[in-house]
Order: sequence, then structure tokens, then C-alpha cells
Amino acid sequence: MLIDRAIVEVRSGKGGDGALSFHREKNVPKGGPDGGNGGRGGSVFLIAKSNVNTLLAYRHSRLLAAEDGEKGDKKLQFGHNAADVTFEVPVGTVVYEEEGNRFLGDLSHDGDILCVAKGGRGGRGNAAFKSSRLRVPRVAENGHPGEKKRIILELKLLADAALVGFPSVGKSTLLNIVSKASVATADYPFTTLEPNLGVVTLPDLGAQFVLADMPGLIEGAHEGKGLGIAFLRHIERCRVLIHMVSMDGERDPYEAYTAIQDELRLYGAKLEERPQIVVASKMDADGAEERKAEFEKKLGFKVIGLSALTEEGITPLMKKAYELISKTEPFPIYIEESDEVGGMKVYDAHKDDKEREFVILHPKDHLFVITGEKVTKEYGLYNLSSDQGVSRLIAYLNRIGIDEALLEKGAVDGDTVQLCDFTFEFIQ
Ligand SMILES: Nc1nc2c(ncn2[C@@H]2O[C@H](COP(=O)(O)OP(=O)(O)OP(=O)(O)O)[C@@H](O)[C@H]2O)c(=O)[nH]1
Ligand SMILES: [Mg+2]
Repeated sequence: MLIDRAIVEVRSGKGGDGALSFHREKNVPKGGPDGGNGGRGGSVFLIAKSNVNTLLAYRHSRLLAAEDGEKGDKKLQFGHNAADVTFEVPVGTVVYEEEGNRFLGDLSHDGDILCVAKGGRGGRGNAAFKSSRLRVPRVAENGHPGEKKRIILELKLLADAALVGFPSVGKSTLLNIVSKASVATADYPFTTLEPNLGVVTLPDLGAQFVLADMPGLIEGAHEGKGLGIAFLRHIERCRVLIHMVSMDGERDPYEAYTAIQDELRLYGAKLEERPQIVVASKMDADGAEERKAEFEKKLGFKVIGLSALTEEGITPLMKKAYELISKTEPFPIYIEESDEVGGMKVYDAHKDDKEREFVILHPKDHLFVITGEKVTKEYGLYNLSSDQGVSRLIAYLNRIGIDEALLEKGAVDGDTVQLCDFTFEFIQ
């Protein structure tokens, strides 16, 4: 069976809490703040691997989780960051968030990495807050929560060409001949229930391509008749369709052809516009030549005649398919929505609603200044001589996405961030 879809839960680690602590020494009655920052929670990544062929490993699972970051401690002890965890998926895996069916990423090349749950940032310990208006900060931040969501992994078979047509036209029989596959074939409809893949080798061209044998389509498949059309998602990336129409007289070839074209169109991914090779199958049947001639007349172009019994037409068809595949660009199925950061696609669920209410200046190394009318006005509303006021200010800064913005500007751990006369350390 073809395992091509799995739903898993992903959970990144929570950031460790920052510590609230004051330096204590026998002869120093009132020491300064020395609470360390919490460590970052682990993130969950998926990586595409060409040696992984199925999503089988995810079928019955499971939870893909990373650990929480460690808490900060007194004496400026920083909590350790939790390790990120990476799980391997096949090349061609497309990832969605289950809720809202939101597209997260498309792992189409070996080595592509996608962050599916970002670890929470560690909280700042009280030593990270230094401000002239704040003599003794009795405030430490809690670690940010990790992300938790259910994601759908979907593997689109990376076939280069696909065999489509009514049931029993000989699709599986052809796949068996050209790829040494051993797919069941029979003279009743819907023998094939799931797509099958085979590798076609053309020795004299030194070429190979992947051919998909699809279940049969019938009129009304888009409304769920027969096996439906959902399985067509496996061939959304196919560069070439081989449309097989039987000449055995069971159906009028031209009507059969237009019925299948309609179903392809109704699927909605413009499959009917793909480069297509029309094939007349079962040319060994009685009356096949006449039917083919009539069919071609109605179509207005010649088709390739094929017989699995005599093997007529099979090599020319495979060569033509390869030729078309070679000159057709792969079809991207989704527009990349995610950002590229250092060659890594990073998904950020909070980005869209980030308010643009501040500007970050970077006047010199290791110093970032937050300005802007809105943020300064808001700043004026907090009473920073109280711990509660400081906590509220911190919560506000988190809410408007200061950390992410600083990171984008290139801030690194330990850099000083200034907002009016409030100063704090940046931590990732
Ligand atoms: N005479 C003749 N029979 C063929 C030929 N190709 C396939 N058949 C027979 O037609 C029947 C159907 O073939 P399949 O390969 O199972 O057809 P299919 O298109 O895969 O059918 P579904 O999986 O049901 O969609 C089988 O009994 C085959 O032996 C051919 O070229 N000539
Ligand atoms: Mg079949």
C-alpha cells in the first residue's frame, strides 16, 4: 500500500524562566541583581531525505517533540538551550497545519529543512534589566511558550509521467511491461486502487523516468463516482500525462477521451493543460484499426497505437514520453510563502499580525534603539518605579514582536537594547 499522508502532533519546547535573584555575600548587604536568563526551548524541524521513500514512520505516531529550555539561576547562571530535533521525511513531502489547512512548506529537494514548531525563547533574568529609573529590578521574565499544533504530511509521488484513462484500458499492464513492476491486472474495472510507480529505463538514450499507473477514472469521478479523483493529487507534479484510450470497442474512443479530459479539468489543477500523449491501446483487438482511424479523424491529430500483446508502439511511446518530460519544466504546485533564512525556510505564525508600531535603529555595534511615536507614547504609560509596571512593559514589548524584529536586524545575545531610558539585554 502506498503511504502518502500522515497527521502528527508537533510540540516545541518552552523557554526556561529567567531567574529573580540578588547577589548575596556576607559583607555586602545589598548586592545587585544576578538572576540569569532561561535557555531557549528546542525547535522541531523536518528535513527531506532522498533515501526515505514513505511516510510510514509517521503513520501510527505520533508526537514530534523537543525539550524545554532550562531555567536561569542565581549568580548569573544561564539556563541551557534545549536541543533542536529534526525528523526525516521523503523528498516531495508537503506540510500543512491541520487547523485551517494552512500551507507550511514544501520539502521538494534533498536536504530542504522546515521548522514546524519554533522553540520558545528563554525568559530574561532580572540581571538583564538595567535602567536608570529602575534601581533594583525585582522582575524576571517567564520563558515563552513553545508551539503546539497538528500537522499534515502529504507525499506527492514524484512521478514524471502518469497513465490516465478509463478502467481496464491496460494502464497497469503497460506499467508492468515498461518498468518490470508487478502490479495486479485483470479484466474487471478498478483493479488498481492506489497509484503505482515504476522506473522506466531507456538504455539507448541512457535515460530513466518515473511513470505512475493511476486508478481508472470514469464520468462523474469528480463527484465521487468510481474511485473519485482525489488520487490525482499524486500527479500534480507530473510533467506529462499519457492518456490511454482502448480500441477494444467497449466504449466509443472519442467519447471516452472527452469524458476523461472533463474529469481532469474538473479536478482543478489544470491537469488537462499538461503536455499529453494520447494513446490508442489494445490495437490487437478486432476492429481496432478502424476505430483508431475514426478516433483520429474526430480528434484532428494522430495518436500512438499500442498493444501489450504484440508490444507494438511501446518503445516509441516511452521515447516520446521521455522527450516531452525533458523539455517540460517541473510544475510548482504551491507558491512559496515562507521566508528563506540562511537557506532555511522558517515558518512564523505570528508574523502577519505583527504591528508596525516601532522602528529599530542600530547606531553602533551591540546597541539597538527602539523608537517610534507609538512605542514611545506607550512607554510613557508604564510606571517603571514599580515592578508591576516593568512587567507590563515587558509583556507589551513581547506582544508587538520586538524580539523578532531585533533578530531580523541582526541583534545577537548580549546586545544592549534601549527604549527611552529603559535598557535591557537582547537574548535570542
Ligand atoms: N487484448 C489486449 N488486452 C489487454 C491489453 N492490455 C491490457 N489488456 C487486458 O485488459 C485488462 C485490463 O488491463 P489492466 O492493465 O488491468 O487495466 P487498467 O487500465 O490498469 O485497469 P484499472 O486498474 O481497473 O483502471 C486485463 O485483462 C489485461 O490483460 C492489450 O494491449 N491487448
Ligand atoms: Mg490498473
